[in-house]
Amino acid sequence: MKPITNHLPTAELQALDAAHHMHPFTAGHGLAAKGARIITRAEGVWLTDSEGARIIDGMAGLWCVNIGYGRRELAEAAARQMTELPYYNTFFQTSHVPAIALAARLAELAPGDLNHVFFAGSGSEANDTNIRLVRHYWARKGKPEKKVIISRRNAYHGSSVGSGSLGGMVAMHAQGGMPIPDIVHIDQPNWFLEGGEASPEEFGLERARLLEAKIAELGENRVAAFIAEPIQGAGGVIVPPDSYWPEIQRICDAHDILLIADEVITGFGRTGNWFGSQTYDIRPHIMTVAKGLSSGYAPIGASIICDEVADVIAGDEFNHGYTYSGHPVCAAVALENLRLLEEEGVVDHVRDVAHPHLARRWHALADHPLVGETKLVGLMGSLALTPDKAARAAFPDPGTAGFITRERCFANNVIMRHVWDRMVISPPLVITTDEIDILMDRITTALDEAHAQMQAEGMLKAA
Ligand code: PXG
Repeated sequence: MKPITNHLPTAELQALDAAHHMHPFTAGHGLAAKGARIITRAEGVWLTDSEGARIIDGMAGLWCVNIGYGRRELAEAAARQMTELPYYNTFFQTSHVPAIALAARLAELAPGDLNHVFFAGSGSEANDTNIRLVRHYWARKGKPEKKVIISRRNAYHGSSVGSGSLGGMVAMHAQGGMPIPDIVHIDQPNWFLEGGEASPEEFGLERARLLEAKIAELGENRVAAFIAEPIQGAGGVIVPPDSYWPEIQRICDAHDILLIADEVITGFGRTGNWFGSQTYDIRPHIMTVAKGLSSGYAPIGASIICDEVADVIAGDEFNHGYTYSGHPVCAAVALENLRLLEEEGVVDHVRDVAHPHLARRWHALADHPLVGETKLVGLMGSLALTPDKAARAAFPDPGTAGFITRERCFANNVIMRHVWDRMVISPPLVITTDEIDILMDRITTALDEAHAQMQAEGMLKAA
């Protein structure tokens, strides 16, 4: 077989891709007919495709390339570690420096007494760990019946059977036998579509109190934990009203329920603090991290666990672990990434420079005829598309407007994702103000084009 490289013609790469490569969350035949866009290189916030187009990445890959693309330091950290110790496990009374150093660093960065780290290869795996961990914790405390985990509709916690069950994605649950038993879901705090006549603050309280109602319905003695993303990411960057998290915290405290903050997207600077839990003053017992932990340069995730839970678990053997738990190369890359994020002041850049600049441009889109709501926390933002701004209306055929808009973005060499009819961004945290202007110019053009197309197709309320 001849070598397959960046130098092959795009059509040839697309044909091989279609013949052999199954893509996640993709209808294979549809993509095969169209051909995937082949990304060949990246630098900073810029992707290059096989046709030489330069695309600005408004999504940091999949919400993960916080430090930006092309950092030699991370490549060198990986090369050094591969040469010195490419692999060793931590199962049988052994350890190694990258795992030790990264665990200690995460304990230092994470708020409160989140001082203990269980490593995984991804966010999905870390959440699978969390399912077993919280149930085993209660069992060891003599309460084996305390095993139900409450999550939220439209949450995303991963794609393994366990983490996909924690998630509240209906389309995922419809395939392959999810959710597993003893995971239940309450409604999300999506004011724009579900808030009705209530003010955002009233609605935030209402939605938080669904947790208390669910605990009452199940019995406090049966509920192990509540899991939530500080801000729902893959669900469409649903920013909760300010009243939501304080009430959730009160309820978890009052009912002896462990609180798991899934920080896979919100961690490592995304919201303008190291963790979303700090932005919302949440005090979780367990935090799930992945993605920005290594800026996506190497696959690694972790559960960061508070003193009390870790202490109870440590009392006997926790029969759980992955071959790649604490993988030395991934841990070394993550450590180097955390060093760069800190030494280059990236979290401060998000809070003091990038967010304020982006916020001015982002919220100006509230005047766009297609946009019903603009949300931005740190560098994660969303726009709700609507056919009728005044009525906060949803499109009758959810997802079509979002898809049209995303296609216009793609055509304008900007990557923005759509979640049904919410457009979301999550650019690399190192984005400069000039790059934010380019990003926003392209997004605005894409929205104008999408608006014109939807108007021509009669999808919008007549003005
Ligand atoms: N928790 C959260 C909050 C996530 O966003 C996971 C867990 C799972 O992580 P892994 O590393 O197992 O993928 C995620 C992942 C999208 C998209 O289209 C989002 C994710 C993954 C893939 C696609 O928005 N989030």
